[in-house]
Amino acid sequence: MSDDQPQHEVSTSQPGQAQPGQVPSDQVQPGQAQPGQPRVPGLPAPGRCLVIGVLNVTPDSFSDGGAWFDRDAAIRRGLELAGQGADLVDVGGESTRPGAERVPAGEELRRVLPVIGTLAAAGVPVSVDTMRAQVAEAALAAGACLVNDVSGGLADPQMPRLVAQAGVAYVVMHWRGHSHDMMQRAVYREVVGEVRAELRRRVDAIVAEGVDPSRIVLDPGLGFAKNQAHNWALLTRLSEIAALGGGSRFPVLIGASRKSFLGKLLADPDGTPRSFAGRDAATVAVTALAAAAGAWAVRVHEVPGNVDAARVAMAWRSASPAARGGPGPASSRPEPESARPEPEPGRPEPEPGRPEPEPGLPEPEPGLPEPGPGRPEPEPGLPEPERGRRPEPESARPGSESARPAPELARPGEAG
Ligand code: PMM
Repeated sequence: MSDDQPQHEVSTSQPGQAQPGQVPSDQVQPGQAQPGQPRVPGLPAPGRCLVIGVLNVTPDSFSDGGAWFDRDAAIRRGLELAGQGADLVDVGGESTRPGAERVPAGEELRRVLPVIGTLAAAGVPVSVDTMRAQVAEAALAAGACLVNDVSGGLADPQMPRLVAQAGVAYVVMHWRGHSHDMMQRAVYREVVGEVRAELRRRVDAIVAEGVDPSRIVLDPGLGFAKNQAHNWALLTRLSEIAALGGGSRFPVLIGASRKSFLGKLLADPDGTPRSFAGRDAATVAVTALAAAAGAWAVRVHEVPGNVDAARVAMAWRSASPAARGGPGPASSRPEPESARPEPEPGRPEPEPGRPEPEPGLPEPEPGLPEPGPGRPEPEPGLPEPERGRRPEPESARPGSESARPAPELARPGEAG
């Protein structure tokens, strides 16, 4: 980590339901402000976890079956998402499902630009989901206010410089390679420590290119070179991702919506994964848990239930003892990064690197969820060391859950 630390403002305002052209405005009573909710300059600040609506202008995205590939349908859907309360609409023209091949830049531009231009002109805050600087530049010119780069600047080395010059917010996701073979890269000894270390290297490189740290949002990249156990481990330890900033915390975006790990969790007794649309309630549950743990935003396919969940989490956090007694997670000051040992990729993180408990929330179990009916299914064909017992502390589990070398056996074309 460089000396540059993100200087995220902490929101105390309480806007809410998004209307096209307006920053949303939840009406919350004075004293109910969500503590420590980070603000990213230039983006809506509803005082709760943001809800970003997914708009894939693709024929082949795993989660919506190409429903919004038609331009007019996409524009209608974008307006609908905003009207339902989405704080941002994330427009993408390239599927990143496992196994997907890249589309040419010209085709990506043809898909997204008219949709972004129309939505932005209608006052909808728009982000562009792209790995290409050329597409990001055109999208920003068309009115987008955020670049969501699932490669974290790795796919196109021009991207960080473009973002720096444009002075916009930048989602930096953890990524190990393009979709065609990414699941072969789902090999970790200690997933949280390795994702954290790899993200930190990306942040250093991006800041060195001139990107303002206060405009960086981190995303652990659920399903991108991650199997079920990896996703759950990352979800339960969000504060460690946020704490990359040392003295202050980076906002964290979570993209769990409809992903394969939820389909497998909710599978029929015969192992048939739950349908995509049948995963929306579980997505809402993840939103509530992630928002209560301090996530800055969630990226979701169905907006209304997730806005409700974000509002529940806001009330939850506001009512927690930490809201009355001290700073929330975004403004809390963990020990300086320099005082902490950098978790080495490939080695379990030492005890001091474990997540700080969120103020007012119980400390999460290390690494994996509790054994129980809700826990993820074991990887097919792999040992399940955690079954029937509580996980040991991280320091006592060399290799832990993420030592499993086999890639996740995802349904063809389905993300994480
Ligand atoms: N997931 C997908 C696409 N873009 N962007 C971010 N920042 N985080 C994600 O997890 C993410 C993303 C794949 O899901 P989709 O095909 O449903 O859009």
